[in-house]
Amino acid sequence: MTDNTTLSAASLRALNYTLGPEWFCEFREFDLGGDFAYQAGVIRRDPSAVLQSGDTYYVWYTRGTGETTGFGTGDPAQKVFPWDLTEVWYATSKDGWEWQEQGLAVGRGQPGSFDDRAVFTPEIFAHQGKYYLVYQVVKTPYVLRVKESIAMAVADFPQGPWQKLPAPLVEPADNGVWLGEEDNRFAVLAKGDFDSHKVHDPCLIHYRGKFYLYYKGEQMGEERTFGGREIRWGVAVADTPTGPYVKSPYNPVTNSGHEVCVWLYQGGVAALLTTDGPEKNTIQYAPDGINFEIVAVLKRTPEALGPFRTSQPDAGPLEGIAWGLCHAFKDGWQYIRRFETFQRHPR
Ligand code: AAL
Repeated sequence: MTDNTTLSAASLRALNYTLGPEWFCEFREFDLGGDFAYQAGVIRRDPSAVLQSGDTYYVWYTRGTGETTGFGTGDPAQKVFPWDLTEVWYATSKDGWEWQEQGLAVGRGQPGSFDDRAVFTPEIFAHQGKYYLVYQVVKTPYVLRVKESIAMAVADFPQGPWQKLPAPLVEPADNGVWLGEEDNRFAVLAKGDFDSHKVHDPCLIHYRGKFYLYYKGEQMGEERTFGGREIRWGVAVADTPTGPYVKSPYNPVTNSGHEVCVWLYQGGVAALLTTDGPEKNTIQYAPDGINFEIVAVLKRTPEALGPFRTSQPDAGPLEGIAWGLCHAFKDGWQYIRRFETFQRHPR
């Protein structure tokens, strides 16, 4: 029998682990048919949430072609990342399995504009008959120290046409200081805020009568900790979908995670944190959209989840991520797959 006067460090920690399995889940991943079947030479990645309109599912994603050569080639026209020189495309499906690529949704801007280099990692938000795409933008030249912003386009129909807002919606915090002139993102005099270098992975929801735009921050002079990369999420809040967005004074609202995946549940916001940080592979829940606590620790997760936006998110903690799309790597190319969550315990 355990003697409570001789608890090990692990047993002492476990005294706090009293939650049940309601949020615990596992994932299955599936290959898709039609244009989402794996295709060497084409990059399809970072799918948005899946929306249903009439009898059709819609998804938006980053699409590009060509080999990635990386930084340091000396040729500024070279593709530095798989998501460099990409644009936002969309696809439709009647059953969530066979997808037809429909074409460009939002392209790159004119040379010299804030989005002239890449337009990628989109998220979709539908509200009162309008559609909002939020996505990342990069301006030429794509160097290691380039800042990355979040921008928006608006449409009356999921098929578009999309009207870009004239300026980015959310920018990196302007309070880090680079050290020296070399293009080195780790050399800093001051790191600045958690999002001083890049704002990524926007995800927009309607919450408490306002518009909450969650995003991933990358910091100038990023370091490694016992959880790996220093990656955290923030939220910016607006009174109307098109902004202006004000960053929460509580940012960052996570200390871990990567591609943002959030869903509404019973008056709060649930989040799936993957990939980076001491709390990677957890589901977290914030009753107020800000103060997230771990509610499940998962075995593994797919990457870059875009869940189906159900009309019944309150039916269960995991209804908001019952299924959706994600991306995977194969032989150097990224392609879009389907995920489903399942529980070994009855819901
Ligand atoms: C991801 C996202 C963002 C990054 C890159 C493409 O999956 O976090 O979109 O910029 O990787």
